[in-house]
Amino acid sequence: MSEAKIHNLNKALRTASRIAVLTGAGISAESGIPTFRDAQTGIWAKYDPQELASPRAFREQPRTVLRWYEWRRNLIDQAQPNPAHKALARLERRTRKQNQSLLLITQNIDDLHRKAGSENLIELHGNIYRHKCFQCDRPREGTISPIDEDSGLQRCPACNGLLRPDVVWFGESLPEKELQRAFSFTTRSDVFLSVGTSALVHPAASLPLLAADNGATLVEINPESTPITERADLVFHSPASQILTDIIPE
Ligand code: BJW
Repeated sequence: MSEAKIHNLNKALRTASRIAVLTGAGISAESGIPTFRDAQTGIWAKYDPQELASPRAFREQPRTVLRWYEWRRNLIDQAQPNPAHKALARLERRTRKQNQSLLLITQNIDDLHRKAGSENLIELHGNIYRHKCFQCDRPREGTISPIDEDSGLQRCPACNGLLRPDVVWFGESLPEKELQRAFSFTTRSDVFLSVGTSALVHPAASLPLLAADNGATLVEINPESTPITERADLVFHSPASQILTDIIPE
């Protein structure tokens, strides 16, 4: 890895007023959570995540969708933030001390950024630990499982609709306030870090390009190339933990 690139990234981070970070499933891969497009294990190999993460799949086969989320939640329960999550939390603390601001925008639903200590955090695609009604959209508070051991589906006390995880499926709108905040901060960012995302799913995938269009230094950390690679000023084809711990050491 080139020392010069690390030097340039450090310099960009130190001199920026606003740093936006977008993370995707790749940052949690090193915590043992399979990514969407690389997933080959267990229930992932059996079903196509792009099919299951949709309102149509839930309408047609709610038990399958809920069992898939139950399986994933068990996996996430056992996962710990890895050095990449922790490094981003350290970067946020460092920027606060230096009167810079950092917004962490994640597409992940696994809560690992919060567990690692990140505070200025937007969860664009929701959170697997929250639930809501599929019909009336009311949130359902507390720790619940929308499908019990006998495969009984849990229902909304208000309208009797089925309960579902409070995550964003294909064809659904992202939370409006959060999306607005992510776009607004991105437009004004000086540095935009894209970490562990295939940059295929919109509107999240538009953020790095918007940042670049508005003059930010665009940095990508991903072992593979993505549709934004060609637009990036600095590209690190490495695992997230390797680069992030290098630039934000303990
Ligand atoms: C590592 C690593 C390591 C590995 N270190 N890296 C504009 C154009 C075209 C289509 C659309 C558009 N606007 C909207 C759409 C439609 C659609 C969409 O984008 N489709 C595309 C597939 C083409 N978008 C939507 O439907 C969105 N809604 C919307 O826009 O509403 C209005 C609207 C609707 C319809 C039409 C038009 C407008 C909603 C999107 C919701 C996405 N939901 C999911 C599921 C969330 C809940 C759950 O987790 O179950 O979100 S799908 C899935 O993809 C999940 C992820 O957050 C998201 C992104 O995936 P991510 O995180 O990038 O993961 P991977 O697996 O793809 O990539 C991992 C990467 O990590 C890889 O690149 C690896 O190389 C890398 N990696 N190890 C660093 N150690």
